[in-house]
Amino acid sequence: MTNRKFTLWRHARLATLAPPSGWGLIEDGALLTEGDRIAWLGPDAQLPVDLAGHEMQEHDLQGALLTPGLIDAHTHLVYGGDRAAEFELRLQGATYEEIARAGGGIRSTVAATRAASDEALFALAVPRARALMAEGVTTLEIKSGYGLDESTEARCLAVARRLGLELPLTVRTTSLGAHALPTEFAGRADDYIEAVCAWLPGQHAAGLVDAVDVFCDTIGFTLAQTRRVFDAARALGLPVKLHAEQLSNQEGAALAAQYQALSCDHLEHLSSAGIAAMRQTGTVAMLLPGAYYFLRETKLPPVAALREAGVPIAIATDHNPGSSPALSLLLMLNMACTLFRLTPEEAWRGVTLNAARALGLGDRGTLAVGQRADLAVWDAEHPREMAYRFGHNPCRRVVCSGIERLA
Ligand code: DI6
Ligand code: FE
Repeated sequence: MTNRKFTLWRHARLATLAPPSGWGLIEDGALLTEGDRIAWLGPDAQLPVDLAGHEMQEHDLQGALLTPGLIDAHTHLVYGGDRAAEFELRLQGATYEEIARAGGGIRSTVAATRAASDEALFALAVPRARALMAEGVTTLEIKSGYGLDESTEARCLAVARRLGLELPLTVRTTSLGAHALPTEFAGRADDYIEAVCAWLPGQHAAGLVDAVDVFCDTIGFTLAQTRRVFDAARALGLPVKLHAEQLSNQEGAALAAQYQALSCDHLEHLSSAGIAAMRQTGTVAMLLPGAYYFLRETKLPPVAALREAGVPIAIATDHNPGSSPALSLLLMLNMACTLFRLTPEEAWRGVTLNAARALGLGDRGTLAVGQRADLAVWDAEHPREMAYRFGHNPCRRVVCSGIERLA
C-alpha cells in the first residue's frame, strides 16, 4: 500500500456553507485534506479510524472557525496610477459620468497603464492582491480593460496570469477590452469593437483569457456592440459576463443571458425582464456594494426580486481606481448587508459558492469531500461576525490548494 499524505485540521467549528442553504455548522469538527482536495470532514469524534500508517500532519484549531477560502470574483486589479484627484473633483460636485465624458475617468487610468512597464504593473498589483489575500481570499478574478490597445491589454492579462503563478492563490482572467472607448478611436466605437474582437483569438491562443466581459452602458458600449463581442467569444468557446445596468438600464442582462453569461455585474438598474432572463439561465447576479457606495448611487439593485426569483447572488470588491478603490472583501460583506439588505448568510454565499459559480468553477466555495482544499481559519465563533464588524480582520490562517500559505 502506498503511503498517502494527509493534513488533519481538528477541533474547529466548521461552516461548510454547503448548498442549498444554511451555514452548515459542525461543532468540534475536523477536516482532512489529501493533496489539494478535501478528503473527509465531520465531527471530530467521528474521525475515520483507518488513517493509521499514513503520514499525517495534524493541527489543533482550538475551537477556531474554519470556512471555505473567499473568492473575489470581480476585480480590475492591474492598472497604473490612481484617481485620488478625480475623487476630489467628485466631492466638489462633478459626476462620474461627467468626468468620463470629459476624457478623465477610465481613460486617465488607461494613459497611466500604457505608460507603465510590465514589471511596474506587476509590482503595483502584488500588494493589492496581498491585501485581499490577508482576508482569506484564495481565488481572485482580474479583468483587463485599462490597456485598450492590443499590446497593453495582452500585457495586463499576462501580469494577471503571473500573479496567479507567483502568489499562492488562483487567478482567473477576464478580457475586458470593451471597457471604454480609447481616445484614438473617438467617434468610431464600432471600429474599436471590431479591433477588440480581432484581438481575442490571439489572447485566447496565448492562454490569457478565461472569460470575456463588456461594459454595456451609455458611457460604455451598446447592446449591438456587446453582441458582437459575445459572438467573438462564443466562436472561441469562451464564457461571457457583463457589466450590466450599472448607471442605466440597457437590457444588457437579458442579452447576456441569451449567451448563457456566467454573471451579470452591478445591476442597480436591472429590470424584471432581466431578472427573468437570468433566472432561466442560472446567471449569477454579481452585486458590487463598493461601487454603489463610492459613487453615492441611490438606486439599489433589486435584491428582493432577485431573491424571490432564486437568482444566485454574488458579492465582490470590483477593485478599480475609479469607482471602487476597495481592497477588503470583508468590508463588502458588511456593505452587502447594510446597504443591500442581504442576510449575512447570503453575503457569505456571495463570496464563496456563488462567486465560484460566477467564475464557472465547480470545485470550490463550500467545504465538502472532493472540493479543493481552499480554507480560511478565523478568530471568530460564527461567520455572521465577519458581516457584522467592519474594519477588522480576524483571518488567522489560510490554506490554498491544500498548502498553508504564510501570512
Ligand atoms: N464600471 C465600473 O464601476 C468600473 N468599470 C466599469 O465598467 C469603473 C472603472 C473606472 O472608473 O476606472
Ligand atoms: Fe467592474
